[in-house]
Amino acid sequence: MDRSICIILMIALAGAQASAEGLLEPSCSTLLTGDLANILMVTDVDGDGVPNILMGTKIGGNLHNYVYKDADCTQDWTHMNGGWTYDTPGDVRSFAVSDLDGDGRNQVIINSITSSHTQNTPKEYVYVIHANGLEDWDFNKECGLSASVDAADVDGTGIDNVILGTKSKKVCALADDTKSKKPVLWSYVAADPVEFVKGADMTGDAVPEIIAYSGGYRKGDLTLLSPLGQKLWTAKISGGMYNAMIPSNVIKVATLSSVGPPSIVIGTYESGVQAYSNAGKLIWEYKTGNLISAMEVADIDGDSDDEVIIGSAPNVIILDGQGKKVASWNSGSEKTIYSISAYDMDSDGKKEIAVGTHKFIYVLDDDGSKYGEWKYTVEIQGLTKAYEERDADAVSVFMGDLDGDGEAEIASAWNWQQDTHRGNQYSLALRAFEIDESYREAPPTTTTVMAEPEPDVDKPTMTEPTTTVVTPQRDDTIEDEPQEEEEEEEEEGGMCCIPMLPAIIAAALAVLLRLPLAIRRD
Ligand SMILES: [Ca+2]
Ligand SMILES: [Ca+2]
Ligand SMILES: [Ca+2]
Ligand SMILES: [Ca+2]
Repeated sequence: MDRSICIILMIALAGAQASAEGLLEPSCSTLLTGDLANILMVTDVDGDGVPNILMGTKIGGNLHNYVYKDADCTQDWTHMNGGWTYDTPGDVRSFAVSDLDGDGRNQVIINSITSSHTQNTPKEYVYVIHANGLEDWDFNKECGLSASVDAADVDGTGIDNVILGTKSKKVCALADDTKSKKPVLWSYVAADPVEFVKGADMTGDAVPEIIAYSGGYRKGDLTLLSPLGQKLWTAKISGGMYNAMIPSNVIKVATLSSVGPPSIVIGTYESGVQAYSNAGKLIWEYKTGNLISAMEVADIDGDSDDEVIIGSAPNVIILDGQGKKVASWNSGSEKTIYSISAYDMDSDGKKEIAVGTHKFIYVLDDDGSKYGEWKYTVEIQGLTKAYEERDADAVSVFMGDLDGDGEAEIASAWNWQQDTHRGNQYSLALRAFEIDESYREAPPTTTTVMAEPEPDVDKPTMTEPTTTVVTPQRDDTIEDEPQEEEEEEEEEGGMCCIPMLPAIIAAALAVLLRLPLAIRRD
């Protein structure tokens, strides 16, 4: 984007306000204007024992690599400690990490698609980047319009093959040597555009099968392919998956029973969460009455069986391997739950759950009760108005050890937008938090005066703007999300004086009519 605009808007952003004392203590933060985050992945890309925070973005089409360890939070920490940014340009919703050439060092495979915000089209769809950020190769020959990537050794050579799912309805496996005359090992043609591919050994023979999701408006197919690209089964997903969803957030491989083969769990638009066996049989289904907007699988209680944690506004629900509810928590807000991550942050053998939603990160204990929260309201000094506040969306949250010191931290990507005379201005912030394990929020029923007041997420805070705020245009917002509170205030403000107008006219008329009468009486 234009640098001068970027700088002006960075100055215009006065800063962020957040709840102070609490479970999460903000450490590093990076502000990126003119862009929105899609996903975070935390993994040790360069094999130095320190995790890398990889973030794919929607408008800039960037893949950012941040290193948190010894990060200087006052500077752009992408470029500290071996971090980098790769510009595709386009919309990065899918990437994978693997050692594709067997030299012991990983590559990052980036898939970029045309951005729905800018119509920026990437030069190529698939980029392979070395851990130092340099491009190795790209791929856009056969299997064009790729929308999803993964890496899996389908031909058993010991080198992962790049797997592509494409808008042109194909699933493709590339040869180990993509520069060979036949770079495509095999391709499978689905009924609809392929939105998601993932390699996973579903049969226990140590060779990965390929999970693919293909779909259109309110319809979808979940398909399992053999390592040779033959269809093993397809399950029809009634109503499909919500089309703005990032599929990797709601399609997971789970060990629902430690004695059996793995299963596939999928969060759907209208059919709740469904669990499929490795043979394609629907094992169970859990309906919530709302779309599933986030999901994670993790062994919360430490019994070797995975639980399924689902986000379906306003609830976060923990299901056991049989799809039975074991715990749930209500956020008190109808706003979308964007992201879920699970990690044993206090080393008691049970995993806590981090939840990213509108304006908040919540951390829940293993029993689903609230441990603590962090609120992010961005204060904007607008170009035409004095001040506005915007609640940021925690679109992606990761809880785990970010710096390799054995202690848990949280990384999160926050998106928000403001209206300027140039149109919508998008911003994102990547934030890292230290965790204060000794902190525990008082239960909501506590009435002692010593207790901190429970923030009410439904009510606008005292600092909500009362001035006019233009309705945000969000083409990718999850459609069940209720309207912003600001709109209601604006309407009330506009309507308030009209009923009073007849009363004012009547009073004025009464005064005018009485005056001459009073004079005549005298
Ligand atoms: Ca291979
Ligand atoms: Ca378990
Ligand atoms: Ca724990
Ligand atoms: Ca740590």
